[in-house]
Amino acid sequence: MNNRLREIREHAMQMLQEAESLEKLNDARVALLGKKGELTAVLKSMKDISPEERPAFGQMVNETRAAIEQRIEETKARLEAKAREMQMEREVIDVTLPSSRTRTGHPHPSQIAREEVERIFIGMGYEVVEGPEIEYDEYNFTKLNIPANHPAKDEQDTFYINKDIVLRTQTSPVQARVMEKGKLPIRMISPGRVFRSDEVDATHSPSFHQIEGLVVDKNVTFADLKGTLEEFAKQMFGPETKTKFRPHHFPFTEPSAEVDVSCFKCGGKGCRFCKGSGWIEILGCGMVHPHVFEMCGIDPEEYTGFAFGLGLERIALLKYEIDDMRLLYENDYRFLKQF
Ligand code: 2NL
Repeated sequence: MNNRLREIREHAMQMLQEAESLEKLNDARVALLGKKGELTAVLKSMKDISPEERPAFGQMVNETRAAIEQRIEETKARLEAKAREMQMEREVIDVTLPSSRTRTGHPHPSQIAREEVERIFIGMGYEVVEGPEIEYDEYNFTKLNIPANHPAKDEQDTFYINKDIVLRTQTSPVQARVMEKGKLPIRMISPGRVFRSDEVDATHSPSFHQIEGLVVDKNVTFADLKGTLEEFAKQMFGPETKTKFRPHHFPFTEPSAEVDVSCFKCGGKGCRFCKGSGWIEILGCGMVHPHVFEMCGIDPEEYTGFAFGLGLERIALLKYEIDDMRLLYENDYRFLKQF
C-alpha cells in the first residue's frame, strides 16, 4: 500500500507539472482528489487493511493528500501569474503611436470679416459693445424714430416674441442703450446677429450679422463721417479705394447716405464683379436724427453724431467673391477652410 501511495504521489506531481493552463489544472485536481479520483479509491480500500495498521496508513493518505493540495495551490498561483502577464502583454498601450486626427474647425468668413472691421475701428479708438438679440420693440424701433405704422417698419418686419418684444432687426438698440446711460462722448461699434423676416435666397437670409457704429460728441460733422468711412474703406479694401456718398433715407439719420467703394477687382473701370458700374455698395450711414437723440436722453442742441451700419455677410461675399449667401450658412468644412 505504501508503494501505491508513492506512485499516486509521483503521478500527481507529474500531472501537475504538465498542467499548462488553469483549465487543465482543474481537470487534474478532479482526477486526483475527486470522488472518482485515485486517492479516494485508496481510501475505499482501507477496509482491507488490518485494524492495527489503519491509523498509520490513514495518516500517510492524509499526508499524500496534503502534499498534492499544496502543489495544486502552488501550480494555481504560478498559472495565474502567467495568465496575468500574457494579458498585460496583449493589452499593452503604445503611447508613442500617433493619435487619431482631430479637426479644429476654421473661422467663418463672416466672423473673419467681423474681426477685420473690429480691428480697423478699434485702431481708431472705438469700443466694441454687444447686446441682446431679443429686444423690446421700443428699443428696436421707437427710439430709432421708427414709430408704429412707419413704412420702414414694414420694410424690415421681423419676428415677434409678443407684441412688445422682437428679435432685433439691427444692432442699433445696443447703441440706444449706451446713449441712454448718458456717458459722453461715445465712440462705439456694435457687432452681432440680427433678424428679418426675409425669404432665403442668394443674397438674403432671415438671420444675418451686422456691425453698426456710433459717434456722439460736440461738433461732430458730416465731414467726420466721410473721413472715418473713407479711412475704413481704404483699410478694408486697399489704399487705392475711392468712396462715393449717395443721398439716401433712413428714419434714424438725417441727412443719410449710402456708401459705395470703387470696385477692388477692376479699380473702377467696370467689370462683371461690379456689374459694369465700377462701384460696389457697402454700407448705409448718416447724422443721428435729433429726434433719436431726444428719445435717448441726449440734447441735440449740444451734441451731434454720426452712425453707420453694414452687413457682415455682404462684406464676406464681396471680399471672398462668393456668389451665393446660402454657402455661408451650411457650415460645410470643405467650403469654410478656403478662407
Ligand atoms: C444699413 C444702414 C444704418 C444706422 C444704421 C443708427 C444707430 C443709431 C442712431 C442712428 Cl443708435 N443710426 N444706425 C444709421 C444709418 C444706417 O444702417 O444699411 N445697414 C445694413
